[in-house]
Amino acid sequence: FRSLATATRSSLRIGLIPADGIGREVIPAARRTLEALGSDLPKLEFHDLLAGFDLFTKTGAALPNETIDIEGGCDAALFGAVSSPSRKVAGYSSPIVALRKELDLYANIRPVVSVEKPSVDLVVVRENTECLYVKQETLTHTDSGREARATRLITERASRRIGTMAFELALARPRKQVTIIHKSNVLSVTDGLFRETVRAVPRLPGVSGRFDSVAIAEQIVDSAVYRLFREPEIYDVMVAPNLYGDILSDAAAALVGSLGLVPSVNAGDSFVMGEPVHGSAPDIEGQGIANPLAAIRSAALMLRHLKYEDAADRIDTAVNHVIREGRVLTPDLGGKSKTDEVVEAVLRRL
Ligand code: GGG
Repeated sequence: FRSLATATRSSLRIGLIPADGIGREVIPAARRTLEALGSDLPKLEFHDLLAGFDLFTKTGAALPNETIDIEGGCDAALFGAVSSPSRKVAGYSSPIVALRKELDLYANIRPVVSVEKPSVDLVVVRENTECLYVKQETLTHTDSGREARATRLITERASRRIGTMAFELALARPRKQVTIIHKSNVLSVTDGLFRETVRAVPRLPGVSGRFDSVAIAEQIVDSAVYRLFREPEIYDVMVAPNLYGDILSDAAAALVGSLGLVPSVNAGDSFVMGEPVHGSAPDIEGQGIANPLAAIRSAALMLRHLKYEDAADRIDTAVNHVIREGRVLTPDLGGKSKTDEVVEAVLRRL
């Protein structure tokens, strides 16, 4: 990761945005883990902030200004999950999509690492601000029925900066390989621009050979999903436009046994926000059985991004131990334990 800050501050202010569903169960778990790190971190200050569909139904606002202004009062943040409905709701727009854009958190970095299978150790780097998620959709009524259209935006600027992030990440990894994911055999203009721009990153002015040791591969998105399941070991850093990256990282989570294990950070040049890859899981909300490990690992990734490497290592080692031991696991991993019991098990290993 590129460093956002040095690890020398006297306090660390973290915004907590649990949002909907099990976000309200896993973000407190991540907070407890951070609090247990003691002197490995500066004094922690937590700021509770609101967002989500539930909030929208109560107040008419899914993303209050106080939450958008998070950078004013916080050094970093942790976000839980959102439950946007699949139907259109007047006046509502996904707060997580909006927050990533408002804070220009242009990279969604999703490491998928299996504790048991060495062949699964990859990072999906998802562009976070454009593609179909610009949400410019129209519905028109024609003589033959309704017609829906969506704009897909791919810019050179966004492709260049996500490509640069992918190369930086690859440079810091043993295998040093970037695979560009696209569909430019069909979408030759939009995906063509993404592919061409990411490919050109090593030749950008100012890069001057920095990425010479990084191998470049590319893969059409559909065959990338197939090969991900057949031979995950061929991937190191996968860089993709927003929608493909969203789908690929959920699919890759199947390789490690559960979405409940996969963390992410939303990263920009001046702020970082940890966020478990899983959604709000309304089917298990309130039962106390949500897997807290993705949120806890997201807190570790957030710390790593802020250059608190030792604290992040402690969390990851404790989480890996709990998974490897296999005694205290939530039902998504075949266990019978509650969220709190898993948190306790992690804290004992810290
Ligand atoms: N933490 C990831 C998450 O919330 N995933 C579900 C998601 O992306 N939802 C988008 C939305 O509901 O607006």
